Amino acid sequence: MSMPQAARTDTGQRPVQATPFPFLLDPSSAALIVIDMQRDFVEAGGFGETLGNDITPCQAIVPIVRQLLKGFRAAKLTIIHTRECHQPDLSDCPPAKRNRGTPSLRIGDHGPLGRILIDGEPGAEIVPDLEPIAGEIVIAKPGKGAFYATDLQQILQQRAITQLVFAGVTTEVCVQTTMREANDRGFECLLAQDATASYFPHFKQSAITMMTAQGAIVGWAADTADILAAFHE
Ligand code: C5J
Repeated sequence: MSMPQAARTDTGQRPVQATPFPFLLDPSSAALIVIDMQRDFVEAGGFGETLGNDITPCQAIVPIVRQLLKGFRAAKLTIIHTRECHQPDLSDCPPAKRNRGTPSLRIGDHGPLGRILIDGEPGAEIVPDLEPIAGEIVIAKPGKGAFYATDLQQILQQRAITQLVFAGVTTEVCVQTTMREANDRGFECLLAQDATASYFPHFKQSAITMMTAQGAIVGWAADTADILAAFHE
């Protein structure tokens, strides 16, 4: 059976080996978006662990996300970091979110990394190895999706960004939600599949399978090395 080929063939676009077919990366209109690589999701004592999760898959991707950042920094492309967090008075945290389930600590409670998922607290900061540098955009978001209640769409439009390369955690929650939001807004979405993680590895795989099925219905997935190789063609 013949596979569909890459989406476009204009000049300046570089094919990246991807699932379900090559992604034509156009560095002049692409940005990297690193979702929620913050201490609350990656480190012991944070929100992720208080929910009873195994944080090791999220820790394991830190060096790969770092490589991706290095490549995008070297190529001088737009880099956006997101942080899921709430105002100290919880005015942007729906009770339905805070009161759900039986975590050992709820959003806003005091934990080993400060108040859980609260802007300004240590747990809401990006992990030190992936710290944003001057010129990079950092978006605090109260939802799972990075477009909800943020300026992300305007920021991307101002920079004429039409392609987004995704990394971060967790694949099936904030990464997938943001990819779906972006896809509906007309962005072409490429997930760096080795630079994203879930607390549940089978959820990561399922999310990638769902999003890349039906001719990349939400987007594409590729390895970091293949994405970065496009910058050297
Ligand atoms: C979650 C996220 N999993 N960043 N947040 O609650 O995926």
